Amino acid sequence: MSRLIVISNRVGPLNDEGKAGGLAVGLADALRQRGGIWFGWSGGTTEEGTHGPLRIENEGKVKLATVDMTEADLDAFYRGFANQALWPVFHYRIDLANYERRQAEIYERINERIASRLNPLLESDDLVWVHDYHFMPLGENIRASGFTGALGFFLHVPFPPPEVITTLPHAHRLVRSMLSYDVVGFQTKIDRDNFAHFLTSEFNGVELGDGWVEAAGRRVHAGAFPIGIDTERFAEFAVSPEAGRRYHQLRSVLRDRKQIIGVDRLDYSKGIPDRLRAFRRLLEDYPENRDKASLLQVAPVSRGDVDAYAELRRELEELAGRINGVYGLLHWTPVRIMTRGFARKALAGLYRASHVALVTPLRDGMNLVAKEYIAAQDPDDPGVLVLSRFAGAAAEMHEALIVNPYDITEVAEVLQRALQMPLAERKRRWNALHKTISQGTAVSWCDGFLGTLETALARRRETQAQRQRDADTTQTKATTGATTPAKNGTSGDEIAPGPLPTHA
Ligand code: ADQ
Repeated sequence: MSRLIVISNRVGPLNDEGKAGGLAVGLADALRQRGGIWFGWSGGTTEEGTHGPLRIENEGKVKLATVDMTEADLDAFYRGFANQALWPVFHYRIDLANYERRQAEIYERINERIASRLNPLLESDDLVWVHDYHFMPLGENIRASGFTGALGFFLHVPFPPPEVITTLPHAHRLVRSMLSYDVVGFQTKIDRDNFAHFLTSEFNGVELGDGWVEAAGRRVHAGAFPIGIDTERFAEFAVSPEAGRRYHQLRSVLRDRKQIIGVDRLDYSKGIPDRLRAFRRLLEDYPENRDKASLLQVAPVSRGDVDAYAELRRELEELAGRINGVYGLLHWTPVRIMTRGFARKALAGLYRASHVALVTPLRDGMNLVAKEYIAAQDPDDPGVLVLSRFAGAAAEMHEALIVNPYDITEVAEVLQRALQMPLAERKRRWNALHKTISQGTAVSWCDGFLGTLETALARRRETQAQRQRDADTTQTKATTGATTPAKNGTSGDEIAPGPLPTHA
């Protein structure tokens, strides 16, 4: 089995008793089985930054390899281009995007440097798997350093249609660089098709069928690989003593009231203000819920040093304050916002104690909270998932109550329905959803992607071998007097930056 090399902005942890999400769990499992390297940013800043020492920690068969960044690089690469240009545009928020050419250049430079630090660690038969929008052009840099093995990329966030993504001045350059990978993976078919559409409309590309697209002289396999969670393990978390403590804490505060829960990083893509407005509409339009239903929003602060995030926090605090001011009673606080993180087991207990999960992002690659909520439920008395149609998860979780998060009246109506839902319907929906998340797990996501990557590499190698045979035949004919000249670029030892499979 080939060694796996994973590159993502943040690395680990391998043992996830802590706060790791589905991504870390899935990757950690795959890495533990195969052995390999997980490479990324240490999370620290130093004066030497990416030029500084490469730190390697060994955990069993796995090496965690990290480098620091300088404060200036972090500012331009991470806070700047990645989180103020790419993140908003990829979440369809071109109104919030802030593009600075200088930051885009530093983003490119960091990608080059990460590739050059990675290069000495690579062996020719490694499977290299790059993650997310921080490292889109990394594949091109890895190819430039001479690596010809399997190279895959997975985008965790949405890929918007060309009309949206082309607002980013750097878009063509970035998307073109993605053609250096053998396989490019997305969360949903819509994202995958948007990518293919970009290639066909902006680069005169052609869909070749079976997932393959040809553009700018290269071929790439583009596929949808919806990420999952470790469902069984999360269900175990939900019945752990730690989860039990949180469950009882929450239920004793609630008494006979119903709990609606939202859990998100504090991010404008998650639609939290509209969620609060929908809850206020519920209290307005269905007054029987006053003093009978509460909203708990857990929203740990992320990227607090980016303006849009600080503003969001203010907006939420104001909204919650107003709702509590108008509807609150001495013994009942309608909305509670907590900006702290919880350990996974504690979080599982909070999910299990909640009657409804309100997962209403305005746009989300997948949304693991929706899956975790289902995994944590009591099968004999499950809660109801209200899910935005704009979360990637909605493409799979059909038995959730699907809403348009921009329509707060509709969300309020659906909330009312969720709060009233009879046990038999809750069970029916939960059973179907649980089946879905038990089939599509973090591990099956990983296996699916890596299997496709191995197949794509085999096809590319076969094509290259065939070209070599053709070139040899042509050469022989030429030396024995045949007139057909050998074609340029078919020597077989060129680096084929994009896979070149033959299609039936
Ligand atoms: P995120 O945008 O971070 O992920 P999401 O998929 O919901 O969104 O994952 C969040 C994770 O953080 C979940 O595992 C959740 O439990 C955890 N979390 C949130 N709040 C927490 C808290 N207060 N305490 C502890 N843990 C908390 C990106 C993309 C998503 C995509 C994932 C994985 O934006 O669309 O689903 O990657 O591909």
